[in-house]
Amino acid sequence: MITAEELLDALDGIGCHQLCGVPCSYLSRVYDRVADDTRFSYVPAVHEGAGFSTVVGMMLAGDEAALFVQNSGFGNLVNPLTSLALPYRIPVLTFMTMRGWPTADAGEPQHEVMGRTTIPLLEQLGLPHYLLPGTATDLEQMLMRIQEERRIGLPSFILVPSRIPGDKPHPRNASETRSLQRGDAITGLGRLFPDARFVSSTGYISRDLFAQCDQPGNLYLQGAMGHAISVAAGVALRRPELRVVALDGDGSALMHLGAMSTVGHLKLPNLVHVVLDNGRYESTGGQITSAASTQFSEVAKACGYLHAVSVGTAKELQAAEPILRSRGPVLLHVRIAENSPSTGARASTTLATDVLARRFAASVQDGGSHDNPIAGVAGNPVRLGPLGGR
Ligand SMILES: Cc1ncc(C[n+]2csc(CCOP(=O)(O)OP(=O)(O)O)c2C)c(N)n1
Repeated sequence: MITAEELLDALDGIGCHQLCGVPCSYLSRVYDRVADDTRFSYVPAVHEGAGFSTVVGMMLAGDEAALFVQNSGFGNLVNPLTSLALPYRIPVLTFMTMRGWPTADAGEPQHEVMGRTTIPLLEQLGLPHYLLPGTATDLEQMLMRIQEERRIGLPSFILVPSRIPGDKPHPRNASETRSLQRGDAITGLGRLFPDARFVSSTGYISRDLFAQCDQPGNLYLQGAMGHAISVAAGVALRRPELRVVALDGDGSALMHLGAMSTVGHLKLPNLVHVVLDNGRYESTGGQITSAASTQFSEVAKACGYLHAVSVGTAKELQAAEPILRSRGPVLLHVRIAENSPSTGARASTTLATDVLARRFAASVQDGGSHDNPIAGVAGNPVRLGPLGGR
């Protein structure tokens, strides 16, 4: 397998030094190297479509640039790909990791559909796509060939089938001002809201919630990055008698930050939006997000949330209780420690995702009774409405 260092040298060879993307753990060694390599500049994009469009802008400005994404974010970039790069003939070069390909792991149902359809979709769109070769020489030759094709203005995709190896990264300097662990913050929130319904964001947040506070009233998103707050808003809107807590990460909240405007507009009194902010995409290897320059509490207030509070210790979290219990929407920004990997398993290793969804629906529709956790799944006539049984 080609190494991170070889991949970057090959990009250097075609004069491509401007990089942009949303991380995937398959590329974590590449990101580690880019952070140390003065030949390259890197822009952390909030989502794949924004990253793709930033690369378009860099190319319009006269620079060679490349995008790094995961195929789960392909949907996010299809719009600027089809309505910008293709008609305007901007030959964006994208490195896309292939999660769920050729087959999805049993514990990763979120990658199954994109794993199966990424290549057919690229073919349907008439886009050149290549599998990342195994050696540096083959990659150099491939990039030369791709450069020829890019001259006619076609965007091209290099598909990365597995984790790219590379030198171990330098140890990170974790900020001393952030000591609260993700797991402790989640346990504290579980204690503060024992009767709430929780919708948690993809990655370590869902794993920690599942490991520490599993209950039928939790919906663990695996994938659908950035959409936990919108799912929670839908539940809160239709079930005003329930308190609903969205557990977001900073990377996930930034991905679809516009959803906060909808929450403020809806003025949902029963919604608490928690952003567990470590300034990193911890679940994919700890790459930085753009959160350091975004004040989530200020954004929330500007969007119409009724209350917003920022905490950084277990004590401050406890002290915020009265605000968290007041009329929402409420934003709780929690500064958590960097470098806190989850040791928990994905919920789908224990219960299938469709079962998890129906268990959550039953808990929401029962309005507080948790004693029939998988009602509806085995054909039990619970009010599952449009979801149906399994
Ligand atoms: C659309 C999309 N792009 C990229 C990914 C890969 N991915 C999975 S988890 C994750 C990081 C989430 O970061 P954050 O919300 O800050 O939470 P943390 O991992 O730091 O707990 C990323 C980038 C994805 N699942 N979906």
